[in-house]
Amino acid sequence: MINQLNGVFPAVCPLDCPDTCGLLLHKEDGKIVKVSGNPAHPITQGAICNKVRHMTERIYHEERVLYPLRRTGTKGEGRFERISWEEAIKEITGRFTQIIQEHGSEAILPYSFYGNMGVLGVDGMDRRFFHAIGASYLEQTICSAAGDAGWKYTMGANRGTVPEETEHADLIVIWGGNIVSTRMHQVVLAEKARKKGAKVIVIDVHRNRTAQWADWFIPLHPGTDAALALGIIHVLFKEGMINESFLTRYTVGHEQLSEHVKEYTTERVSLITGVPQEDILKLARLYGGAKAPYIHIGNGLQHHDNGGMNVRAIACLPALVGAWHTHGGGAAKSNGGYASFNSEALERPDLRPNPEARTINMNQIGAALLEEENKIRAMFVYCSNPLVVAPDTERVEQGFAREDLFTVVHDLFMTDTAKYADIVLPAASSFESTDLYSSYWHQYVQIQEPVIPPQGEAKSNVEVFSLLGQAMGLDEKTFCEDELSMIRGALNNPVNPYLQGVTLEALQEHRFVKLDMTPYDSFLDHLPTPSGKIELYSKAMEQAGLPPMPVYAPLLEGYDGERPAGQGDQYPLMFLSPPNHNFLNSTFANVPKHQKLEKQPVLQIHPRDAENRKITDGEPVIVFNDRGTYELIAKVTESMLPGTVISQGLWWEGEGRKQRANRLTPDRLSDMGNGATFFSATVQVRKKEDVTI
Ligand SMILES: Nc1nc2c(c(=O)[nH]1)N[C@H]1C(S)=C(S)[C@@H](COP(=O)(O)OP(=O)(O)OC[C@H]3O[C@@H](n4cnc5c(=O)[nH]c(N)nc54)[C@H](O)[C@@H]3O)O[C@H]1N2
Ligand SMILES: Nc1nc2c(c(=O)[nH]1)N[C@H]1C(S)=C(S)[C@@H](COP(=O)(O)OP(=O)(O)OC[C@H]3O[C@@H](n4cnc5c(=O)[nH]c(N)nc54)[C@H](O)[C@@H]3O)O[C@H]1N2
Ligand code: SF4
Ligand SMILES: [Mo]
Repeated sequence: MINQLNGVFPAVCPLDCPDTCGLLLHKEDGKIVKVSGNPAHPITQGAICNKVRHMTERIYHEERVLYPLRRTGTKGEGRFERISWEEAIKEITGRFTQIIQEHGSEAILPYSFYGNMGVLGVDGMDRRFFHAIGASYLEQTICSAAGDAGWKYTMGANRGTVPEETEHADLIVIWGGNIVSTRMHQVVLAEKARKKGAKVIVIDVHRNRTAQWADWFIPLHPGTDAALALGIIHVLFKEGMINESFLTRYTVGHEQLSEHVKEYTTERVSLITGVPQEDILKLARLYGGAKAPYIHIGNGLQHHDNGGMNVRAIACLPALVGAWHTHGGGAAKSNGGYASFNSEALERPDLRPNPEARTINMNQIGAALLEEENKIRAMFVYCSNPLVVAPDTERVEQGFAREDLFTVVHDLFMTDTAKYADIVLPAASSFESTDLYSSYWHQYVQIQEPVIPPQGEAKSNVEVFSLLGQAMGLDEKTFCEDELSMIRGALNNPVNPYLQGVTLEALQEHRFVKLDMTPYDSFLDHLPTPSGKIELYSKAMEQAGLPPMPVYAPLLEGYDGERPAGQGDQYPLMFLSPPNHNFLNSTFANVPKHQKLEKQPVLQIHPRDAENRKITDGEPVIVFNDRGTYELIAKVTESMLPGTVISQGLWWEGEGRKQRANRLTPDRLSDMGNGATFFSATVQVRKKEDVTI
């Protein structure tokens, strides 16, 4: 494919999006001129989002980093000089070797996430390298860790209702997810269900695009979802809408739960959540009365202090009504657990000389870099942009600005993070590389092979870590293994029955291969929880010091209807910064086409909150708290309940303007899973003209 100048070639969307679309790349004169959906892909069926339809604007962006660079200016300034790959590798390995000798190998920290979901590059050769040199571990809990923990305590593994089923649901509840923007193919399936009579309900803190499309939008106060779920459970028990035989056979603890939820009266839940009592009753009755209700659990409600418990409480609902036994019903948060590859073969943890090495949580990278004891002396950042995406930006910035920190950033662009690097390495795009992809929603495994040559001197993650491993004199066989051989190793995972029959040859022939879903039919019979059943009461949680049954715990910094902000409160508003439609996290925020579609950062503020501050629609405002400030334009709207302000999108820093949402967000960890708490922030808002920064 790489040598053919013209033609249409199969590809995979590499972005951190559950849909993992099959793509077609249209080449003319050796250049990709168009990206379209692959109609042959059974789930994504040729439809793709606007972001990726314009992917060529990113791949051929004139600001792509094309050569290795060495910093010449101060950290953060963005002045660099071109160097050769030989010089870059020599400098990195020289500095790493020196740091290991002087301070020990744990002074080196990798920092990565899923900017490209290909497993060879982010859960493969990179891991081998950091294991072999004995670097600190990075706890990668910035995305879905809190909810994963809450779900797993209840259901055992990241496996739920599969996409194809959901078109048979007769009630679809989208809870804390903006799927019109973030997973468009679930919308397509829900539309099919709707045509057959299903109703779509959205439960969210603001009237996002998905809420505008739904049949019924239920707004609530941030972080109060567990209370709402418990209120529904209370009504289900009280009105006899539970499925007793399912509960007896497949769950533990339903009797305790029925007693426990008595404190979540409709009256109290209404006060906490801001949802009117009649709406709570209507919702519970719709759910209890549906034949096959399906709940999609989004990411939004778990980025809170109580995020694990929000998901845990909702995850109990399908069991109460026996929805798991219906065609179309059930729930899904992440389906990533079906396709698990052979991580031992991919990542080679056996290479590590120090399995007990320390772990640094990626949400607290600012604090960790500022820690004096056992200082982090070197960072290698790839597939992530922490100066934009990690909480508490001011501290992250201070940490990255440390003169005694040696930082390497491997990326396609001079991101806000790369500006702080000592060495910047040019990354190949996924269309220039070979990698293996699975989806955390559907069940098709896919392969990408290069369609165009790397731009400039760009290299893939696999190539970079392979070069570094060899230059450090590490085990040659491990670091010379080629991509196809790594894929074979990844697919050879006998402990995962779902992966049987997925082979490299099949992938090369068909481009996407379905997992063997035979075990799915009976998955309720052997759930990987301690009891083997759905745990409404969890002893494991008790042992971990958590409440064994779902509870509502208020946000540490924040408000609900039972505990509203007071007159004198310094920061009386809740600030939420979920993704926007045209960026993917901070990816695309530097592409003019995508920027133009989003225009500028906007703060949605309720008329009541705007009026109190004499703020009018369209005027510049400053949002602030003790952590930092964010400048944007006010949009006065009744999209959310009073007391909540919203700004969508992770923008890069503006020209002379503070426009990174994470300047305001806390680096506290969630109740379970050590997850991020981006959305549990409180702030004040003022007219820009009234504030001197
Ligand atoms: N266009 C686009 N698509 C994306 C991404 C992107 O940045 N842009 N990011 C990708 C990634 S990495 C992820 S993890 C997913 C995330 O996608 P989603 O699962 O959709 O999650 P979020 O967009 O984080 O939040 C969804 C909604 O939750 C709401 N919310 C916040 N707090 C609460 C709460 O306490 N209760 C309730 N009920 N709702 C709340 C937010 O207002 C928002 O509307 O999307 C992926 N797809
Ligand atoms: N305030 C707030 N903060 C958030 C969120 C939020 O909703 N609100 N969402 C959170 C969530 S859910 C997530 S998942 C994180 C995501 O945070 P990140 O994973 O950091 O996501 P991106 O901002 O997309 O950055 C990915 C980077 O990887 C680079 N990249 C792409 N492909 C490759 C490659 O092949 N090799 C290398 N070396 N680099 C590559 C891209 O150019 C880009 O700069 O952000 C979190 N931060
Ligand atoms: S970002 Fe998501 S919806 Fe868009 S093309 Fe990629 S996988 Fe498909
Ligand atoms: Mo995410």
